[in-house]
Amino acid sequence: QSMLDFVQKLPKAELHVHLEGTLEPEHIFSLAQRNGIELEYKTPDEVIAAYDFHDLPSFLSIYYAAMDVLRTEEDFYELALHYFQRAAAQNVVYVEPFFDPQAHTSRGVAFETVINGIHRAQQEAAASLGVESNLILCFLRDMSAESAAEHLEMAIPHIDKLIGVGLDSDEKDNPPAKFAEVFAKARELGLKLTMHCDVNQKDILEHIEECLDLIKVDRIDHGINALEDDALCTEIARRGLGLTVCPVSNRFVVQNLTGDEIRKMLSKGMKATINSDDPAYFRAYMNENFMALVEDADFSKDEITTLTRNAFEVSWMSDSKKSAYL
Ligand code: ES4
Ligand code: ZN
Repeated sequence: QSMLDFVQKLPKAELHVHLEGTLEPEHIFSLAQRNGIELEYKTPDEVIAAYDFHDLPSFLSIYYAAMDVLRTEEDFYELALHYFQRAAAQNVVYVEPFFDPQAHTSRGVAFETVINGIHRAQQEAAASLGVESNLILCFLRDMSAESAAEHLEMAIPHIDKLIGVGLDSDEKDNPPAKFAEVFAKARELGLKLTMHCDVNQKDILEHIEECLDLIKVDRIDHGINALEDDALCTEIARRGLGLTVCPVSNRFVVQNLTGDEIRKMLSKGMKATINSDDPAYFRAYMNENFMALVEDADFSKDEITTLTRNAFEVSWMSDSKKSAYL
């Protein structure tokens, strides 16, 4: 059995994927046409050729610009459903996707339009594709804490459509502490908490410490730099906190696939998981992320099995569902 066969057949869970980061170039074109939007590119290949990411800001500017084609509930439904179809094709059976409501309300798209379209796709994916999912609302950390609080208020009528809140976008000078109050309120509402601690950002160890001591997160997105501090590693392992590592994303953003770092996490008892982050942009869904680790860092079937098991274990699905996978 080839490694690709093995990876393909393994039932997988994905805990770090931005739905807006699953917007494929072909879909950018069909949505632009339907919504009467003029694009500066003539073909999907031209769009891909313009993907020149070397750090987080250079990625984020392309990511936010492309979202402008997403306008109606149907657009968000299609976006999410197309992702779930690709997930199903790779035997990803469980997903906790992120969405960025502020990136849409700031363009005049209603919160309801976004969440209702995504929710309908989640129901369809569960019913007809066998892909279960629980949605995470991400706040944009380069916007104000007040804006985050307003969006949490907007989410209250839809609280049953959410499992948790996250924090993404530009991390520079936007520490976890900026959002301590919003995240405390989210926890009171019964939501789980996670935050991006993106690789090699300014003040990253302080950010990870704030996540643990002040916010008391239930998971950490990326979190690779914790390896620089033994006490942080011990505490993350002791709490059983999941870390959602995104190898191909990291290869684009910081020129490092993180194979060695993932192995160190596993050896320290930290619950590392493998994820795609923004698969349409980094041109790699779950299988391609695992295969990059196989091809460039010689990951074994045992290591891949452990990483996949970790993902089910640190997921926020109900314990009764979880037991079916562990
Ligand atoms: C993101 Cl790679 C990355 N980092 C921070 N925020 C994000 N949102 C989408 N992708
Ligand atoms: Zn991310």
